[in-house]
Parts: sequence; structure tokens; C-alpha cells
Amino acid sequence: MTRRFCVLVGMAMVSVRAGMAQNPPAPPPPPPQAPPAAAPARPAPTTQSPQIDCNWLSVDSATKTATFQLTAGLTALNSALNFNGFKDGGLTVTVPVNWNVVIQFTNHDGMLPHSAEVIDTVKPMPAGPLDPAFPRAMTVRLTQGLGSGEKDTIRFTASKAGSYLIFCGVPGHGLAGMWLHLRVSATDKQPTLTATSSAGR
Ligand SMILES: [Cu+2]
Repeated sequence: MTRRFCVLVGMAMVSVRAGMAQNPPAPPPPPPQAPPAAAPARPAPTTQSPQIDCNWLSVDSATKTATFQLTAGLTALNSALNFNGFKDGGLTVTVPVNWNVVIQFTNHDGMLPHSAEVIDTVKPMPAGPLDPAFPRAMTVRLTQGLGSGEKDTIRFTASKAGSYLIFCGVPGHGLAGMWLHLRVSATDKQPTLTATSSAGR
């Protein structure tokens, strides 16, 4: 269950209670109308913005460790050139400086190989792998990528505050939008996962 869902449920309950307390008894609602038998099935929405799942980020404050589940090709968005269903920096992972970061990478794409590394924010977007911004902040086989269903775990210490990218090193994928933001913050006390406003991309 996502946090956003929890909040929506809470608000709905509050408004129901307020309505019961303040309004006279309402007349019984009209019987629900049966939908026409010939109604076509509703098409699945295709333009919905991706949702953040709270389970992607787990936090151990005692050991100052943030563990992030990074899934390449989670959805069909951008021909599966996405991480967790986000492309072009649409998702920002924030960790406090000097925390330990564990990125559990899985390639969920049934077609293409993918990889991941943390690089400095650079413009223009590189066409292939760069040296990682932190020692060992990369999967194996950066250029070739990991095949469908393959996993690798990245561990590093976020020792310098700044703005970084989580970037697929398979040539062309980053350029096509397969990257997220990683912010290493000198002021934040807790890791967070946020959707990035289009202005911040
Ligand atoms: Cu890729």
C-alpha cells in the first residue's frame, strides 16, 4: 500500500464522519442503475503518471543505510527504457550525506539488457558509461548490461553532497531517457523518494 493511498483513505473517512454529524438524515439513495449490457469495456488508461511505491525505499537509521529497489523496465513506458516506471529524471532518490546506499538492481525488461551506475550530473547526457561518481557505485557489465531477470547489488557511501544521476550505461539508453535523479543532501535527515516536477528535470 502506498502512503498516498493511506492519506486518501484517511481523508475520506473524516469527510464521511463530518457529514453524519452535521446533516439531517438523507433520503435513501436511488437504486443503482445497471450499466447497459452493450457498454464496451473501459480501455486501460495509458497516459497515467507513474506511481511511487513506498516499498521501493527502506531505511535503517541505526546503520544509516538506505536500500533502494531499482527495477529496469518495470513498465512498458518509453519502450521499457525506464527505471521503476520513470524516465528522464522523473523520480528523485534523496539520501543524507555520508549514508550507506544499497541499490538492489533487477532487470525486469523481457527484451533488452540494462545496467545502472551513479554518475555526476552532466550535460549533454552521455551516450555510454562514465566513471561512477562514488567508488563501486555501478552494476557489473555496465556497457553490455544484465539480461532479463538478472540482478546485481550496488553498495557505496554517499560521501559528497550534490546532484547525481542513476543512469543506464548500455549505449543510448541514458540518452533515450533511462535515468533518475540521486540527491545527496547535507541538510535532509532521512532518505526520501519523490516524483520530480517537470521543471526540476
Ligand atoms: Cu538500459
